[in-house]
Formats: sequence, C-alpha cells, structure tokens
Amino acid sequence: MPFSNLERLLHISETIEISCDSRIVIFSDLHLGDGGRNDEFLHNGLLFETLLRKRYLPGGFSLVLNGDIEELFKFDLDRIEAAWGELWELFLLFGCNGFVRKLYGNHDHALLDHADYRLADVLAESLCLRYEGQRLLLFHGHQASPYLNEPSSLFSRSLFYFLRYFARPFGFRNYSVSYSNRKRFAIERSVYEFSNRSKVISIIGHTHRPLFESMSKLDYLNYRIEELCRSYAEADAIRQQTIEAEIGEVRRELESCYRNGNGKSLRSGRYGTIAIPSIFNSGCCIGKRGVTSLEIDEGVIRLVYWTRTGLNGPYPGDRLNKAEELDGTGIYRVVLNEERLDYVFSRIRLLA
Ligand SMILES: [Mn+2]
Repeated sequence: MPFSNLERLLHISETIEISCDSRIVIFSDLHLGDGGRNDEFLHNGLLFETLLRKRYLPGGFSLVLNGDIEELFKFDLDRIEAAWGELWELFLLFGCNGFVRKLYGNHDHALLDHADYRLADVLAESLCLRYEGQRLLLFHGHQASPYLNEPSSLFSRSLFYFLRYFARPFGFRNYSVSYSNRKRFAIERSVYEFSNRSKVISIIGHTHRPLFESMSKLDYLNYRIEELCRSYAEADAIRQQTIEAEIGEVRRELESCYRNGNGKSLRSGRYGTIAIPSIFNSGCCIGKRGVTSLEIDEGVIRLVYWTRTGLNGPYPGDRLNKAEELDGTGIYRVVLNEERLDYVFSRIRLLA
C-alpha cells in the first residue's frame, strides 16, 4: 500500500529542473508552535532564523520546507502565526533566489483547509527535482507509513483528535518524535525499496533521523572503518600512520555513539547487503543543540549540522569534521557528509 502511495507522488509531483549551478536547502520538522513553553521549536528559533538570513538567503539558495513545519496537532494556526508569522515572510523571500516550496507532513496537512494560510501559494504534497535527467523526489515521508498513509482515514483522524484535545492538557511533550524504532525502520525501508525500484533519490523528513546515502551515523562510521582497513595494506608507511590515527578517531566516535546511544542512533539504517544510496533524510529542526539540513549545492548533496556548541558537542562528526563559525554569530556549521550527485545517481543505476 505505501508503495503505490509513493508511486502516486512520483506521478503527481511538480517537476523543477535544476542544474550544476543550483543551490537548494531542505529543512523538515520545525513543529512551529505558539512561542510558549510547549513550543518545541522555540529554543532553536533564533539559530534557525540567523542561518536563513546570514547563510542561505544571501547565498542564493532556493528553499524547500519538507513537512511538519507547523505543529497543528497542538496549536491553532492563528497562534502559530502570531508567534512565527515573520518567519513565514522570510521563507517567501527565497522565491527571489529561484523557488520556495512548502510540502506538508502529517502534523500540518490540515493547512489544505486554510485558504488564508500565508504559504498557501507554495503549498504542495511533494516535489520532483530533475538533475541531468535523474530525479530527486522530495516528500515528508508519512506517506510511506503503513498506518498513516491516508490522511482522511478513520484511524488517522481519531489520532489527530486524540492528540489535539487530549494529549495537550496532559502535557505530553515530544510525542512528535516518540516514534518507535520499528515504525521508523518500516517507513525508511518502504521509501528505500520504492526509490530503488524507481531509480530515484528520495528525500524525506518525518522520522527525525538524518540519513545520508541510506546510512545512519552508525552505519557510516562502521563503513568508514572498513574502508580505512582496506586501504591500509596498499598504503606506504607514512600514509599507514595517518590511517591508523583516523581509525582510532572513528573508533572513539563509534564508542561514544554506543555510550550516548538513545536507541535513535543505534538502529542500523542498512536494509540489505549493499547499501544503495537512494534515501536521504534532512533530520529535524527541534534538536536539543541545533538543526540539520540537506544542501544541494552546485552538483553536490550535503548533510549539514548547525549548532551552538561548536566543537564540544556530542554529535558525530564534531571531531571528524571541522566546525566553522558563521560570521561571528556563535553558530557553527559542521558538514556531516557530502557527495557528488552524479556519483550517487550512477551508484543507484548500477546497484539498484
Ligand atoms: Mn511527520
């Protein structure tokens, strides 16, 4: 069922042609609230606005907001607008750089019923980007859920009312991420299989778990160790020393991953014997220490972490990849992973 739902998206999506000059930034899962203490986005609000104003807008990036931007399960739209209306105006400015699209997720699909919604003109369910004849399909990801794929289904609607009218008074926090690993894995897996069959790159959000080339951070670190060990034998003595040092670093990173593991990062993202690099996830913007984004930047796709903690944060990559400060703002940018799009597409074609 989820599979045909994703096929549907591939057919109905608006297509935008992009080239090796295009710059696009993708965010998902802001869960904008009313600016009060139950607003999960509040602590990242200033950081998020700063990186839009100082990095992405002047950098000529187009903008895709990939679902669950507003938290309508908990808050009324007018209260969200009172708190974050200026941010909506900022989103619309990205139209000058190329395009801005707001794709809806399960927490904000009710916006379809609000004709006066400020971003109504750029609202859609999914978007297809075509790069040198290959397709990237962007959608929130709840469409792949075996439980919630029909927004109007009885189950989904009763869950909506439960969360809207009962969850709030009891003060459940963060239920938007209280996703079981099993459900998260089921969604990733069906998006992965769909992408391989259709030979497209899928870019989702929804699970709040960043994925790059179908791999979670744990997969990536294991894979990196394998790669280093393999290159060791052929390397000269000086290079071998460097490799040994890097293996040590990756191992420490892996160990700290296990030590701090909250379950979210420990589930393997690999779905078969070979990881086909067809699924990417931009993560979320309500992380405790920062936000993640996906950039498509002059033919390269990149997973980026924006944080206030600089080099001292526990995020993987903090030690492996250099943190760069954004114009004296106290906000740091860490590139977690990057790859050329044509290389990703040729691997999908060869392996899928
Ligand atoms: Mn969602």
